[in-house]
Amino acid sequence: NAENGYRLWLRYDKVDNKALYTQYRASITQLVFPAKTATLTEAKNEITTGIKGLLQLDLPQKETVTANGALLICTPSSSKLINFSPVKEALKEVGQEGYIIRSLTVNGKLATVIAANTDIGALYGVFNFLKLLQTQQSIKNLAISDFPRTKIRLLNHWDNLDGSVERGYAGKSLWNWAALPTTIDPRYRDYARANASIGINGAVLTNVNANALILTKEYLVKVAALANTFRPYGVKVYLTARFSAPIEIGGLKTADPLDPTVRKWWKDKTDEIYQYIPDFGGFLVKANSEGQPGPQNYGRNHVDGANMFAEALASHKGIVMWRAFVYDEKVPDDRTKQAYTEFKPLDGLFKPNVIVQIKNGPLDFQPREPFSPLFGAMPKTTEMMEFQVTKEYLGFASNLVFLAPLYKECLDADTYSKGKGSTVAKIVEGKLDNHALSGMAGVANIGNNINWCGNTFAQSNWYAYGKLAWNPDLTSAAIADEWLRMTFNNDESFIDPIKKIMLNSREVAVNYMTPLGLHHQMSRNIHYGPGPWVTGGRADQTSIYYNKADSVGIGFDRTAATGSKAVEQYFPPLRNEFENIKTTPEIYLLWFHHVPWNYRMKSGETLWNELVDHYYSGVASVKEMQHTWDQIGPKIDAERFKEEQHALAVQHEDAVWWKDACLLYYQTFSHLPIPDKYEKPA
Ligand code: GCW
Repeated sequence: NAENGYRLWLRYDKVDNKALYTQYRASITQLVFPAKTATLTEAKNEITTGIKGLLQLDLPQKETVTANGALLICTPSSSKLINFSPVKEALKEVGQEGYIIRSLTVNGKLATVIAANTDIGALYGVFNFLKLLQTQQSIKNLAISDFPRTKIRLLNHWDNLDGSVERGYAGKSLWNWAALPTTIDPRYRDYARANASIGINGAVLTNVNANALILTKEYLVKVAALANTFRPYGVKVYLTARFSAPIEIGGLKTADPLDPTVRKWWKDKTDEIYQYIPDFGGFLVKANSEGQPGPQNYGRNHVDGANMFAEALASHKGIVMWRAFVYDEKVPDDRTKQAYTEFKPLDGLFKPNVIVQIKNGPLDFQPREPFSPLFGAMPKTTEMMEFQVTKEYLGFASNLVFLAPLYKECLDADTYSKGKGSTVAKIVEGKLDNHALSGMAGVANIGNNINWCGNTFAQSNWYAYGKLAWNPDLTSAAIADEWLRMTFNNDESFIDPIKKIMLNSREVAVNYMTPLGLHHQMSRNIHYGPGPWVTGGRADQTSIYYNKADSVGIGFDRTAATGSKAVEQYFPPLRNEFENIKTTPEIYLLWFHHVPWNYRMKSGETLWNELVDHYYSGVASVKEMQHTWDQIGPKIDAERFKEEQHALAVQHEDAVWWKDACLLYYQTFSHLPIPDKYEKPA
């Protein structure tokens, strides 16, 4: 039953708790939902379908509240019924996309009111009310006010026009360019629904390694068809702009951002895009990185490039997201320093509709990195987060790795940019430096696989990303809990053990892949499985450049005293903390220091013995995950049970592979033995 995966977390199966089912049915007796717009119509469909599935009810529809148990859903422009205290006051607090869900008396009757200032807010309210039923919460005395903490909450699809997906592990691209614009796959609507259910409000449809053809009329009409489908769900469309497009599709001789003909070309192109897509969101640009063209090809800088797009977009209220993921062969001493080195001096020079989009870490979506020191370093510039939802470096779709803890570790990190409490989250929310714009991007893990993400647990990362983009303060545990309830069931004997698996899973992966601050030890190109020995070609794309294993020890010295000085990119007191091997948190030890094999760790063990221990414990944890999963067979459907059983078997093989490969390779330098307790278990 492939539906199990297709429905994601939006399953509206009958509430299986009898007492609650009865209680819910008694508390929801009629629907008052005037819906004249496209968005409200979809919201009404959603609540009707949801209630019918969960409570097996066809609610009578009324013009006004006439009985206890009314569900009243509206905005100030769809109905006057909510024009009373305390709704009016509460709505002032939730902004353009927020909503309230309240238990109130309306026309003398007990009602549940879902209200918002805008249609999209009402849709978000509907999804969240349905979530209460799906997760079997009480719906008595509701007093919920919720709103997004960031303005732009995007998925970045690395989808190519030929249907392939860069770093995609869930089949081909969802966008069927050949069939568009005439054929609208019903999945486009469900894609937008799923995004709306977690508050995602935009999608960059194309790969950052961009193809200029997407900007031709032939494709723009297709993009417009997608935009029309997504619009009722509040999902705006954005595109990647290939910097050399003026040459490739415009017939110009140059793409120099200071050349007036080039500027005019982009202005005209942008105007044309808005004719097809009046609410087009804007451009995402990867320039002068990994061989992509950019302003530096013409002796110009990121500001020259970004501001050219900003100018073309400004009158349409569009934005340009300019990526800070830049590195090249010319900076061989430490690749992780380059983004900061190139961008920090440009602070204050970008136009207001430019956002600099920064990957969470200074390297590249590794299982663990410290946060990028660019966060907080450009207070006059809007800085946006880029997380990876697809698991390029974390075992693709098969390994169970719940990413909320990785996202949280970064968002909760204190940059000290304005003293204590200057967390990455506050910077990304635009709160710390008072920016009008704010946002997050997640590199999507979605393809045309029937279950969207290639594996059920991979869906949890789409969900978690959306939830944290909406509210970075949510906890990983709360997100895992509600996702499990919505995706599987509310059986505590299932939820408890599986939630534990999810919450530990990222640390488990770090243990068997790159513990103690190791990074970039994967196989070349494909990035699946270990390759600590990878050498040759560009130094900064090899593993040995990062592990620096030698007869003395292992790790990348980034200190100011003896290393690459990358620590200096952090604000004090962090830079001092990372400079000193004793105060560096051990999770980042080998990120910042080259450490002798026999160095004494906090545990009293040597570095070598602890490394060994991390790898073995990673493998053992996966075994435990398998064991736990085997027990829950009867609690869920056979299809998803078997799928995950298989995935965990793959993960176990991978973990053993990583452990053996890394330890054997590092051992050729350390010449130290694997302690008996691991190789000869009692
Ligand atoms: O990590 C690298 C990936 C590339 C990707 C690049 C980027 C889209 O291996 O596949 O290209 O990051 O983020 O631009």
